Amino acid sequence: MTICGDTLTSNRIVKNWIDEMAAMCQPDRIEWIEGCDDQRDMLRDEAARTGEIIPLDPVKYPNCYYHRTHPLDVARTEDKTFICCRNEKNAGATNNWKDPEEAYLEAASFLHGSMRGRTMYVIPFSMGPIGSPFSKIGIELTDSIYVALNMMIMTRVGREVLDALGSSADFTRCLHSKAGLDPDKRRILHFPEDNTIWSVNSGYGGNVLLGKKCLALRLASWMAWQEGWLAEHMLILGIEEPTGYVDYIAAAFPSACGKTNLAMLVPPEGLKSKGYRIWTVGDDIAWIRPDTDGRLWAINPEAGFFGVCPGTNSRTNPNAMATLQKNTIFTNVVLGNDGTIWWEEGDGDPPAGALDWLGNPWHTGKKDAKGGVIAGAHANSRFTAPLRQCPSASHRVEHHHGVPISAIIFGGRRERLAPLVYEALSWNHGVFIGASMASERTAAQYGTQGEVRRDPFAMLPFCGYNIAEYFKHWIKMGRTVKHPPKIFHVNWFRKDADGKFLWPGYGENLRVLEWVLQRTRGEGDAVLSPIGYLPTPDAFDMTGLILSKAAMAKLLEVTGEDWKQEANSVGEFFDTLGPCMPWEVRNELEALRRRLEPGENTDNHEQARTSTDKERITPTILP
Ligand code: GTP
Ligand code: SPV
Ligand code: MN
Repeated sequence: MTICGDTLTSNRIVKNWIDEMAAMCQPDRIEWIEGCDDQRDMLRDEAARTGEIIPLDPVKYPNCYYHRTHPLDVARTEDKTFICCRNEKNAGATNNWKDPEEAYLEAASFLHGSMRGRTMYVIPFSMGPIGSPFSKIGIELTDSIYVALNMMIMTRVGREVLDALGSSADFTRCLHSKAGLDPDKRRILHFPEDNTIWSVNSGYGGNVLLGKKCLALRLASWMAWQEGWLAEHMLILGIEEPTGYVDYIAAAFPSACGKTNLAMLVPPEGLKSKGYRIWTVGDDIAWIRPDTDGRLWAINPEAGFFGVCPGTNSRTNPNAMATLQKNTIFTNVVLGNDGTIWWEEGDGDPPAGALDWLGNPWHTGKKDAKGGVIAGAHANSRFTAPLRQCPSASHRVEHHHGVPISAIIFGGRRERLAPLVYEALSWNHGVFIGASMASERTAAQYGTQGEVRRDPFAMLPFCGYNIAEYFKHWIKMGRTVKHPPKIFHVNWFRKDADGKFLWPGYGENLRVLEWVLQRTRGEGDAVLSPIGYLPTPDAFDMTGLILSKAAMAKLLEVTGEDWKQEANSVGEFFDTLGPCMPWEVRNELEALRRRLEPGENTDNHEQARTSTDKERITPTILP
């Protein structure tokens, strides 16, 4: 076995661990990732030589590459994902659990000799700015050059990270091997008590970029539970008003439900004259903690975007389109013979001589044997691009302290039921709203598309411990924090009888955010409904947007009968979550049921206003 470059550290704990893993996986070579451009370029060249990545047109897409994953390896595999802790109770009802010892033993049998003939890359990475007290260090060992190149975009990597680690043992031990990509032997294993992650037999995004969902959500949520903070599947964005005030909001939507799009929002024409600017802090993950000022502050632990391609275009998300013009890796989209790429509902027409995500010749309207239309790009095809390339990137991304959060928003993809926006009555009611979130399943994970499933806090696949304990932790957070942000729920995806979206979405969502911010200041028109405060039909600034009164009424409609059914379904869901369910959350369900009874109608404008006229938080001035 040859070792390339310096070993980069004299940390014995790091070295011993790497020796042990190398002895098991038996790579031919070990290469340390230093984080410099020269090495990255060499890795790109090498991967291009082997065909693992294909360089795109250097003029149209400088330093961009194309990659296809194995056809049976195109999304996170939740059924192969496990929390391996000593006490099964700590994994809770929603996680798959394995006994740690058994999990290690089984995976070791798949990993044994899995890197023979391959290079093992050693990737020291920091989630969060290097050296920030809120950051976490990991080291990923992988036999995938594609993973190494992606990690260089998604996280801060290299020598500086090891310098920050010093001789400490406080790092997450991440081991990944593609092995033979055998789906039956695929395992994504989390050992929160050992600060360890093992991933084997996959080469797809969330399964293998171990800093992302595995560390920054599953392990970090466990750490946050122990240490008194929150690791959340949330975007973070800043809304700058003409006065220069920037308010920051964090929003949790399930996978492929609009986080990246909202995080990069471009104000619509009609609102532009108001002079808003949007600052993108993060599009997928937020680490949130109470600070000495009594507020919640958040950092984005990532340094890049791993965003959904289909549906991304210059109209829906111009900032994303600008971000991915260079230094980007495209996975599972359409490839043209001119070195350009394309996806459904993207910009322009498909290129000539197109190959689909499987590598087959493809043209628009191509049908399979049964007459079904074949998509060129996989529905979960993705771009990996550096955050700093985003025109709306906030410079606070590099700030050790992050940003103060004024509002928390939950949301999902619901054709029916959930109105465009509503506000929680209290922190605990907000926790209930998070706990009872539901969404239609998307292509981001295997399973039946479109089926409505409960996805509490958009964390169902990502909460690294007992979800009922997680609810309790959220309840406690509300008590700990002196000025907790207000909590809201949004739904951009409500449809009319013809199956068309009622709300135009994307940039227009700023109209809703404007109301949200007004509410955090005790302003904004609202009526009290059984489910929370609803905006009045004329509460939004609709300058430049034509929407019929009927459509607005439908968007804000709350139907008692439907919500009673929803309450029953939420109750059934809670019953599956085990004995740790906090009484506060159960009480909120009972309170909702009561408010839904006839005679309990709380449709009273004045009451709504006064009850939000509480303490007003002065916005923090942040450029
Ligand atoms: P993950 O990266 O999987 O966590 O997804 P995400 O939550 O970041 O979702 P993303 O922003 O990539 O959006 C996923 C899909 O939803 C894309 O096809 C978007 O075009 C679509 N979408 C996003 N925002 C809106 C919206 O406001 N309205 C409608 N109708 N569709 C939207
Ligand atoms: C998600 O599915 O929520 C993603 C993509 O952000 S992945 O990294 O695959 O988890
Ligand atoms: Mn995500």
